[in-house]
Amino acid sequence: MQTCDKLLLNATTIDHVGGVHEKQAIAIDGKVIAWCGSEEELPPEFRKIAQSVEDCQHKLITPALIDCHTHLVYAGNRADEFQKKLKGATYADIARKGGGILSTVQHTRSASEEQLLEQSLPRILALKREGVLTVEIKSGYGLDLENELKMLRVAKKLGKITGIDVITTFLGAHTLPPEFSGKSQAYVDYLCNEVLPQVVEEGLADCIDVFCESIGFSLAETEQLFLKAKGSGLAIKCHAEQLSNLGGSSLAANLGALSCDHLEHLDESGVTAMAKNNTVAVLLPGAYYFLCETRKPPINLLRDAGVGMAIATDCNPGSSPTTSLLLMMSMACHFFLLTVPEVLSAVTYQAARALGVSERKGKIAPGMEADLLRWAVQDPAELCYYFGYPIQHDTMLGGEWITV
Ligand code: DI6
Ligand code: FE
Repeated sequence: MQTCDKLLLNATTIDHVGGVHEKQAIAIDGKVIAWCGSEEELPPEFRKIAQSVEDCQHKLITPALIDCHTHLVYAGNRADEFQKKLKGATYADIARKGGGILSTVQHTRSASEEQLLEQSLPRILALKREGVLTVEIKSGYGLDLENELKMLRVAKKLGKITGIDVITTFLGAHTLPPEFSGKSQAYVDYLCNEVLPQVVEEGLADCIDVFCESIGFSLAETEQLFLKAKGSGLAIKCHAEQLSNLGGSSLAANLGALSCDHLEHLDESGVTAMAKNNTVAVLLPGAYYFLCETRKPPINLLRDAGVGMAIATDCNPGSSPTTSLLLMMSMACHFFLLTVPEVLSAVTYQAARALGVSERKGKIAPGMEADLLRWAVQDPAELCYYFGYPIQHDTMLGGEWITV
């Protein structure tokens, strides 16, 4: 028999492509959405059986936001490099001199598991306050067995502590650690033979990611890691075409990747491969902004080819020290000229696809998890229009209104 805990009436909602619908009803049963649609079509029994009925007064209800690309577990910060950058040093210059990612690796290795948790917690809580209830977190600042496992355990703990659904990604191939300097292939073999099997054994990762880049890993090394991870049941994601075009996107897409991320230097052949394999393009306007990039991802090509576009914070200490997905939404409009509906879809449905969780998250539909936000606005464009402004909202996590 149908039961219903909460019935929300008179809501404005968005669908999976960001289309707006007024006078909507949403019925919630336990942790999932039982029914949704036009109020006029609401089956009458829901009004009778609902334990509570709320008039949403035309307020906008969206799925909770999903941040599908973060490196939010790390220790220390890189404010010193920021000052070098202001004097003209580029991201790649700093990395080549042993700073950059390696400086965060040093801090992360030195931090105890408790310290790492303590330093990362405020970042995930900041996302939660904005309405982000699903977050992907990558490893990649440990770069050895002990410290990669430590990072992934911390990521999982953050999920437990905050109630946020955390998807974890193994990014051992983020950069070459100093002990393997000049021995890239030996490091990749070490990751494949010693680290990855343990990560899988302990169930610590859902996905693998590789920084496929001139200052990262070659196409052949990327392929080796992807094939190994795929064989172990991990989903594939790829940092591709961020600073140059190595063809990581085509490689990843042809192996069935969930997403390719960054993509400022993506070309038409990469777009075609992504379209063919339903790979999501994850755009990271925070890194574009912070690195003062001038080259934009090929939005028109992606759009014309029908490649789904997601937006994420890329929260990390080196290229995107932010915890505001709302700010990224504004930037995606401003820098990349995404439309408001595209942006709304990018942080809900497309972000869920980029994490392989779109059967249970990212849209308002029967059977979906009841993770919802009721915003103090009626027009969805307001979510993209303000920047640096924490728009008020009520948060529903797993069918319950929570205080954040
Ligand atoms: N690309 C990025 O933008 C981040 N990682 C990557 O592969 C930056 C990570 C960092 O600089 O700490
Ligand atoms: Fe990243």
